[in-house]
Amino acid sequence: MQDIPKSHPRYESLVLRERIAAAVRDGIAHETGLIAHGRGEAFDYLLGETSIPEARAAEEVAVAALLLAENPVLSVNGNVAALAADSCVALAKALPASLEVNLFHRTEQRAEKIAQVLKSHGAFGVFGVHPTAHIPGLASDRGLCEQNGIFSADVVLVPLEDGDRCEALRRMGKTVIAIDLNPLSRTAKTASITIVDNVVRALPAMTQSIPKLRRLPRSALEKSVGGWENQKNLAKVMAFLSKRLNALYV
Ligand code: PTJ
Repeated sequence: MQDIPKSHPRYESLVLRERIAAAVRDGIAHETGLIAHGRGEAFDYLLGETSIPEARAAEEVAVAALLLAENPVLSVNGNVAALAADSCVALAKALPASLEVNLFHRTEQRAEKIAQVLKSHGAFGVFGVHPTAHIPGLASDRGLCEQNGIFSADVVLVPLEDGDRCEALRRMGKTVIAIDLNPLSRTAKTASITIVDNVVRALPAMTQSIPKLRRLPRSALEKSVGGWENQKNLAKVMAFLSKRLNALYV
């Protein structure tokens, strides 16, 4: 990996680029993951590379939904494994929730490699290497999943997702939590709870909020999940973005 000087003004962003590039070389991320990362970077730039209040609010309600769930599952693809394997495992352990590898450009070899990366960060079992079920109505390999994992999950966290699976999971009656820097994506629009934030900030923030939320009575968690208005929060994100852009050059 390229040695980036800490003094570089774009140090953190460059380190993430290096991580994705290395993960492609190691067969963990798909080459199109570089393009997906670039799109995410662009939106992050517009957001000011920070977790805006609307992201924090969505992160808290997402954790509430995960704490209330009977079978919560965190879905992991190549980019997520490259950028945030440690944070995925930390969140899965703290909730607790299961981890499942789910790939758009699926090969068994890459699924196995990603499962190994998660295990190297302390995950015990990882679903998804040997799929036993299929998400109805989803033609791509994204539909392959495990009966005891995503197939029977009631709440699924899908970071860096494509809209098709998000819709298919909603049709199955699941609560879908998306982490997507693009508030205009189909995933962002169709998820039950959309976190417009970078996975590298969102996942640790979610884990951090668990002790506080766990102390609340179940009824308070149910109230916050039941009262969540995702479209309203997305509209606030768009308002934030346009206000920020309009203020930049005046
Ligand atoms: O590993 P695979 O085979 O499952 O493939 C994974 C990718 C990411 C290549 C695949 O899911 C894909 O093509 O995704 P999309 O359709 O490009 O969507 C990715 C979304 O994630 C885009 O809306 C990006 O803006 C967003 N995104 C990219 N990087 C980040 C992000 N959102 C949050 N944090 C990021 N770091």
